[in-house]
Amino acid sequence: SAVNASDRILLNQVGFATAGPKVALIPPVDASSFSVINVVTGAEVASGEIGAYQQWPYASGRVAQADFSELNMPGEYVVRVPGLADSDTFVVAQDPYRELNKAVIKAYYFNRASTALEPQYAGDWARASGHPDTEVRIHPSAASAARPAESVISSPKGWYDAGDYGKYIVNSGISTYTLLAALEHYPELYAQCELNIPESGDSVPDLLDETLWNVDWMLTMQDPADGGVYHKLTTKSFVGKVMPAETHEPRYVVQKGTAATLNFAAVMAAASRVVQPYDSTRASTMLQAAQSAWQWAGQNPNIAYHQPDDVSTGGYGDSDFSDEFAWAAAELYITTGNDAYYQAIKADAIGNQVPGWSQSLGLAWMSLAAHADSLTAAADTALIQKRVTDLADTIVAAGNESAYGVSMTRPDFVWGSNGVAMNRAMMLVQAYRITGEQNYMAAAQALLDYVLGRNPTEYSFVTGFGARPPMHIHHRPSVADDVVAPVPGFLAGGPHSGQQDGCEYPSDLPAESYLDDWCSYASNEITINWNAPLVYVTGALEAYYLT
Ligand code: 9MR
Repeated sequence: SAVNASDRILLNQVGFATAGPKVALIPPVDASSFSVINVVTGAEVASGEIGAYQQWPYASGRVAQADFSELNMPGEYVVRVPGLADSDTFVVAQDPYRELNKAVIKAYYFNRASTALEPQYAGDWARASGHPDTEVRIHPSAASAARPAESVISSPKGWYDAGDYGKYIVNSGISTYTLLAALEHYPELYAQCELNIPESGDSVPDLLDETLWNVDWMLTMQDPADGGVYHKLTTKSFVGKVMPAETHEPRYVVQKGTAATLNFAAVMAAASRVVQPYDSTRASTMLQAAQSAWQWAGQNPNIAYHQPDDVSTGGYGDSDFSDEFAWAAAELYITTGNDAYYQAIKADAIGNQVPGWSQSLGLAWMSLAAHADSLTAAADTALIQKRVTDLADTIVAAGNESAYGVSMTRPDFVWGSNGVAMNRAMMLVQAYRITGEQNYMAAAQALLDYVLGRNPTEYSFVTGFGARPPMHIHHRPSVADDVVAPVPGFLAGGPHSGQQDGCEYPSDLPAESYLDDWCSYASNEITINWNAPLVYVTGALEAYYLT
């Protein structure tokens, strides 16, 4: 299919921090220098030489980098190169990601199940309540003596996973954890972060209120009889393009499994720590839930999720539980200080990997590193730090080799590649938190630049942000409502060559295979797990530039 080499100057369309690195990509042109122009005064405020042209294997067309990091005066600017159209207008500001960070969190509010979104909070995207989930059926795969098939439980609240209306524990768990980690790592930032949600003004940070909407749901997914956790709560098949209030198909909880149960244990152990200062009763409920889930997983260590024949919603199936065991053990260890949990991590035997819904090792190391100062003597702190920095060093190296100056490699262009980019950035931030070395934050900034426009598709992938954001995300409320603009603050899945939806893409190249169309659920859906590391990273960069 066609190549779509961009002839635009490509850059982060939202903007840059006064103190941060600033890079644009220049397409082939007969010029050797660039300038930066203040759009209000017309004055040239910076200039420089265009670097060497290089090809990125994942995109068509060559690019060269233009570095204007020295520009540290707040303002609105364009990059100008003779022979090319000016770049999009961008800002330089001390704190350029504050509104983005808030909107990316607010997206969770917009994806709440079991509640109406009132106009005072939701503005144009107000909607009626849907999915009360107070009468959810037990699927035969989840039946037990106390809860026979087709009997009913109550499992309200939580966030819709994505553009569909399912609630899936594994994916919900990593998303919830990531928001809890943002709170745990940047308490001052989130103490001040007001989201205009119904709970705003109460005694806990808004980000915690939002996160608890989902923790409350997750708690209902545990079978009180044995501690096991159901894999998901969905209809039997995906419903059509309708608003939440318009769909009334029966919803089921489906099969308990080891991945869901361990994921739940990890999240509840972490939530218990974060909630403790505000509500110790609730915190101990969470910790007990975590411990009974851990016990169930110990007795049922190898129960993979198998999609029943009559169920066709998301699978999130995973058959390797070693990472989930390590993560749950790590969170329980941090929260309880019990050395038996540290031994269960098997720290010497496991490596580190960029996290995703089926891979949670990075979350275990991230939590351990964040708590390194308060762990018991059993913990090998040097090993914990080495696992974090080793992974981050490979991420930095890949970015340095890249024509785009962005650490995305071939295996990263999968379904949800933009989420991969943000999880890579989140791992870089962990290494910075340990070492204080700025190169990690510079590499994280480059990945944020990538999702906000420094990429060959010319899109800024967050709805409502940048000059060319997605307008047709695969998100039922965004397509079914009467509002032209999609719900804001969502990160589109992003480019990859899989094209499993069979839509007409402009290119087959990994970094260009993206389509801003409802049709493209493989490249243009949104999910809670892709937004979560974007929350973490924008908050981390904000905190970094403000200090
Ligand atoms: O993010 C998931 C991706 O890794 C898988 O390849 C894909 C196909 O199984 O499913 C994605 O998850 C979807 C989930 O199953 C249902 N809700 C929407 C998710 C994003 O498309």
